[in-house]
Amino acid sequence: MSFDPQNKSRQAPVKFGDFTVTSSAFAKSAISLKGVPNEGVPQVAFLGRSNVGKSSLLNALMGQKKLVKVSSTPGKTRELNFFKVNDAFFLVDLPGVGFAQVSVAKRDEMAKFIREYVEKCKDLCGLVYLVDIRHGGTPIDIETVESIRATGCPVLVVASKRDKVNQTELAKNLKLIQERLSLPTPPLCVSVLKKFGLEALWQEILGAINGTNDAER
Ligand SMILES: Nc1nc2c(ncn2[C@@H]2O[C@H](COP(=O)(O)OP(=O)(O)OP(=O)(O)O)[C@@H](O)[C@H]2O)c(=O)[nH]1
Ligand SMILES: [Mg+2]
Repeated sequence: MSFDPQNKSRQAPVKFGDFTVTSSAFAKSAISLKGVPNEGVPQVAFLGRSNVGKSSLLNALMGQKKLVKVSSTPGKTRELNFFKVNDAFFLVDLPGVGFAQVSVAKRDEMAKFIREYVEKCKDLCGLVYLVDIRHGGTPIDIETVESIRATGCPVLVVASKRDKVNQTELAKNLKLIQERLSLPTPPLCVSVLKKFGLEALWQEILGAINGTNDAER
């Protein structure tokens, strides 16, 4: 074994139950399918409406604070951003869907690119679709999840920002999301702020990568 001073991705290990993140690093951005890594390395992508917490969740999952840019202007991310974890697989931050202040043409273009990526990327093992727990699944969420499912890509619906609701709202909105997005069970609910649900989410992500998840949700 040789000492590798160039390995900037190595970090203090962060444990999530049985799973440990030992390295994470920005790999590349893609603005078209040509730029998407095509190395036979598994990918799991994160999608959801703008401001739902995709980038914050990716940072939390990788035990990072600022690796993934959390922009103060929603809808600004226009590209796919690839982060390599443990030199073994990619987590992918996708642009937010349905952001009102982006022109219709731009929104259509991004939706088309995301759909193309989901349909054509052979390394994509699954997609985590985030829904804000406070909103209980909007028409845009329903439409987007259905269109991803139609491609055959496994979709895991996850509710974000659990710390923003009380126990009563939590139960009510989990049920709403389950019904609206036709899930067999209520979705997993996470909080980046409280570091809640991250271990369970990692298990799902690893299950998608290793092909051991029994059912699409
Ligand atoms: N209270 C709370 N706030 C959160 C949580 N996750 C994210 N946020 C906040 O929500 C805002 C949006 O988070 P982002 O991670 O930028 O959301 P995004 O989905 O990446 O947004 P786009 O890149 O615009 O699509 C930020 O102010 C975050 O700090 C959470 O679990 N709890
Ligand atoms: Mg983001």
